[in-house]
Amino acid sequence: MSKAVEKVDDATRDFLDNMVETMHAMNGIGLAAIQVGVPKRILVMDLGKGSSRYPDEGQGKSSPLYLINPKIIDASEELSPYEEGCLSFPGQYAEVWRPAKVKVQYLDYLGKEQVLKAEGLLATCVQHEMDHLDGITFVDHLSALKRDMIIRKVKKSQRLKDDDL
Ligand code: GNR
Ligand code: NI
Repeated sequence: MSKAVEKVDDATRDFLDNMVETMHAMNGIGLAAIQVGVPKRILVMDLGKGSSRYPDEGQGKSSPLYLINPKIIDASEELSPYEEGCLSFPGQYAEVWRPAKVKVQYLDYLGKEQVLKAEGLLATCVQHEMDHLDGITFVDHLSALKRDMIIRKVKKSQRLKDDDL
């Protein structure tokens, strides 16, 4: 499981910059450190410059959010659905229900404590990324049947890619 960051220093900020670059290169709206092989409690998001697969993505300009040691301090009882995708499951999408609104406490780019109030896609995304920090992916929220189907499809397309080499 990903470990808390003890000090937000220049090395942390270099890493955050790299993560945002990687996220943009992959056309993602969020990225957790573990997705680039670093087991630290760090995530970045940028809803302004992500993929355009969804109507509310890909609008506006780039404005990355940097979250270190994020913690959900409040979540609405109301849930809402979103058709989620994940860079770790290319081309696969499924509806996931999560709290519609969350408050997240975290350290920002400068190591200052902040609280993010999120709803809509931002709420979905921050919960999706925080799951990654605990080794959970969106398919873990699905029925075993849907989960296995997605895992099978990803493995199959990976095999086809390997055959092409
Ligand atoms: O790019 C991404 N889009 C997305 C769409 C709906 C719900 C969650 C996400 S996150 C995903 C990038 C990713 O996999 N981050 O971990
Ligand atoms: Ni993901």
